[in-house]
Amino acid sequence: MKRLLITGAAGGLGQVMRERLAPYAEILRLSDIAALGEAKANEELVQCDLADAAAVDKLVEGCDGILHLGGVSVEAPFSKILNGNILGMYNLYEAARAHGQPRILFASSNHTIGFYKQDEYIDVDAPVRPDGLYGVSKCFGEALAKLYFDKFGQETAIVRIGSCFETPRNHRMLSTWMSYDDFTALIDCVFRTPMLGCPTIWGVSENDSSWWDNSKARFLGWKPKDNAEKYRVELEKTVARPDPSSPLAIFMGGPFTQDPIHKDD
Ligand code: NAI
Ligand code: 15L
Repeated sequence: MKRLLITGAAGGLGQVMRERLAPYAEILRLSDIAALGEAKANEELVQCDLADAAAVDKLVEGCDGILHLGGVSVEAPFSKILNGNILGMYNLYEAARAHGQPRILFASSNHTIGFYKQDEYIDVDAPVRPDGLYGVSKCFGEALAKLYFDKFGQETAIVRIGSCFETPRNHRMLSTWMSYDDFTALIDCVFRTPMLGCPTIWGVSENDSSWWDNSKARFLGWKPKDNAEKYRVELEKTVARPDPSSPLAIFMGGPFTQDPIHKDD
């Protein structure tokens, strides 16, 4: 690909993918509301707010693919979520519509379904059960992606990421973890597949204790290789198992189900 846009490039996953995706495109256009450091030879840096429609229009112009990681990634006051995740998604999709409909990978979240119980096994067509305003904003993003596909043919991979960190950090993540290698391989499949459409995909490794049926994503040819189980013994030495009666051990969304509705300071 000639030019790949990564939004949220100053964030946790953005920094990882800035390194890993360098060989995948001639130019990486990296964007965030936060500072992005020095540009390397194959990089273009654009600092802007996703809520700024004119800036996002310019940001998307000339891009052949978009890895959309930008936005608020945890529970937060509605004003922040509104800017990053609601206005931001709308601005991105309108910009994509104006500039040749580059394929988009949208980083959605397991918090769209966080109030399912951990003893259930669900596929991507289970009705949403968001566990906070953040989860609701990701449901909005998913619906917007489907709208732009049905109305205009805009292709998006809606990836409901579980927990994408270097290693699983607690017992819940033995079920929800996705390795950086598996995410990188998924991104590669999404941008290479000839016909994407607008599938919803669980962003999760091949964990023995997964709660999510990913069979509807098989057409992509993505074969996650990692399994959180290999960290169980080590993790159990250092991290206390949550009380079985606590929401941490009951709901898929874990701690997010306990967040209040945050108000502006
Ligand atoms: P992060 O919070 O580290 O990165 C998000 C980036 O978006 C930040 O650098 C932030 O400055 C930027 N951002 C926030 N509001 C913005 C705005 N209005 N305009 C422009 N940029 C803005 O989050 P992380 O962990 O890197 O996640 C990336 C994406 O993946 C997020 O959309 C998150 O919701 C999603 N995700 C991540 C998971 C994970 O395990 N890391 C799990 C599920 C979803
Ligand atoms: C998310 O959606 C968050 O962005 C991330 O920081 C993790 O907390 C993850 O979900 C999770 O559920 O572990």
